[in-house]
Amino acid sequence: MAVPAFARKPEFRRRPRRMTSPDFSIDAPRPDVGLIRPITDDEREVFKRDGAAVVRGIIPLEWIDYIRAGVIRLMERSDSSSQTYSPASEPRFFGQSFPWLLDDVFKDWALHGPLVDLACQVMPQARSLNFFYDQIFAKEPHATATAPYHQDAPYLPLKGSQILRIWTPLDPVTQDSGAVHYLKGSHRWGIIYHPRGYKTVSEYQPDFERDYDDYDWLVGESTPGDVLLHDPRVVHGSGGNHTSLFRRALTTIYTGDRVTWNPGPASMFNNKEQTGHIRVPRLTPGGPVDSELFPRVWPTS
Ligand SMILES: O=C(O)CCC(=O)C(=O)O
Repeated sequence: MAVPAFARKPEFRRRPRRMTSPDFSIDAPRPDVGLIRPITDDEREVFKRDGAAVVRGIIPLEWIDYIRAGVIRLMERSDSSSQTYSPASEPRFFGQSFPWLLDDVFKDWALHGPLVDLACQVMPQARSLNFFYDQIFAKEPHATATAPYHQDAPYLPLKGSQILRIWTPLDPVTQDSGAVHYLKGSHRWGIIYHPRGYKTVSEYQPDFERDYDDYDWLVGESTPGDVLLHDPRVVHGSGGNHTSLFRRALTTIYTGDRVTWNPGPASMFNNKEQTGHIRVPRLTPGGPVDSELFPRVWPTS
């Protein structure tokens, strides 16, 4: 389950590394700052066109420090609801779904942080927004396990296009350290590949890894303060971390008022390893996605 042959991409050059905040656990109050700047029309257009976009220098580093401290805590805690996508003997590719239910920094981030404003700006047509869930993806130094190419859409018990996934890097991310690769425009192909592991395959996914060079990719190299926006239909995956640095990230998902509840067999809530710790509300198929687990974040009154 490898991702693209990174070594085959000689044009890749590492961007100069910006100074980032130190790597330590903090017990700080919730930052009281919003987005550094609004998203531009160009960035919104790129996201619409490609299904993924890097938005640079938009999140204050106070927030990054705040949530990184939470990630450090949860990685140390290794809750029974966390996942390790790498073999037991190797450095971890660590995952934790719904960290906001385990540590309040993630709740602050998702419900009261700058992403709420950002999501409003990315989906200006939405009349309300709910926070759907969050997930940590953290690769320890030399964690070579990969995230195979996939789309998120089949795993989300949701219907509608107002679904925004925001991937926030907590460390400088390079191709070498396991940047996420997004297949530009694949969200507009009208295809949702049947998820891996399910027998009734309606359409086989092409071998994106083998034919990597036949497609146009966004390589999500980024640095703390940036975010990556992605549409759940876009094909994406990430390589291993071949550096001696951490590659930690948090994804946060928001839904607009036109999104409805649509549980299917591949729903993330049927994957008990990932979401067994979650009590899923009884929502009506075709009805709104609004509950204590999926709280309204805008408007709030
Ligand atoms: O962070 C990664 O390596 C994988 C991220 C991913 O698959 C996602 O955000 O949906």
